[in-house]
Amino acid sequence: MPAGPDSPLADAARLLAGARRGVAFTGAGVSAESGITTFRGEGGLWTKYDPVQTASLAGFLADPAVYWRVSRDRWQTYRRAEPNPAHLALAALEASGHLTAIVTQNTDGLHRRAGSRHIVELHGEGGRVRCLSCGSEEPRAEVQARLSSELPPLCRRCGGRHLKPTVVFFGEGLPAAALSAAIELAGTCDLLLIVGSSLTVNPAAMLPDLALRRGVPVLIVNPEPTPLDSRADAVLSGPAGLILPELMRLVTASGDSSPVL
Ligand code: BV8
Ligand code: ZN
Repeated sequence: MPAGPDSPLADAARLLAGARRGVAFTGAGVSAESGITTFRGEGGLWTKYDPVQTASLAGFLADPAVYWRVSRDRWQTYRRAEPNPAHLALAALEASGHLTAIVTQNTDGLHRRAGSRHIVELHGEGGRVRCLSCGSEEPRAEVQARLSSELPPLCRRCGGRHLKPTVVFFGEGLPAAALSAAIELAGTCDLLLIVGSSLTVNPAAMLPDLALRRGVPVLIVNPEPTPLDSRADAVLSGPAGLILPELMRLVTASGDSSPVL
């Protein structure tokens, strides 16, 4: 991506260098280069499966096996995934004082493994499952081991058929604490960096508007167009794993790598 003096990358780096309470808002695209397919866009999960049947609460209650057939395969990519340079650059931007938090729609836990500290997980985290009948929980990895002979997996304690991962399904409310933390961050940040989201899933997709309406700089990193491109201060079209480390390098080179404390 060209980084001439008035390129979008240079604009973005200048705005980010001046941020002291920046917030990154991330979606599935930030994990694409870790090998986890996105939901929409080219090759996305929802181009193969129906989202409501697969990942809506009603669909899951009706037939949990539909979700578990998809999750059984998808889990292989989650298990092998490592944080990629995009996750690492976001953690570095937090350590250098430009970002104060990451608000993510992702449930893969890669921001935490990359070293980010203040993370708001809007759609939960996929590391555990909970029985909807008796509430008992167990690690998702342990359920994987019995999916070849038990689909849907049964609760070890009560034999219930609805072992649900601790992620938010369609038609399910977001965790109240996470949603209010995210609203607070969008309402107080001095820059919003939107990475790898199609901005189509609500209520998460309404958060960037809270920053836009306050007139703070909004940067977008995405190889495809998004609904907010025309309102952003800089649109960086390309993969986050390439763009974010370059952005971090320019911010550091600008000599403003850590704010005056
Ligand atoms: C709610 C969890 C109310 C699983 C997810 C009908 C029935 C029920 C609900 C609805 C309905 N119609 C509308 C709704 C509301 C619904 C909604 O918004 N639907 C949309 C799709 C129309 N929302 C909900 O249901 C929410 N709950 O409204 O509840 C309520 C309230 C109170 C009480 C009861 C009920 C719940 C929404 C959360 C659903 N859960 N996932 C899991 O993740 O394991 S959704 C799923 O979408 C993921 O969480 C994902 O993160 C999220 C958002 O998508 P993105 O992150 O943006 O990812 P996407 O694939 O779309 O885009 C990827 C982008 O990356 C692309 O732009 C691509 O270009 C880009 N990219 C690709 N490669 C790269 C890249 N970018 C950078 N670098 C790259 N290398
Ligand atoms: Zn149970």
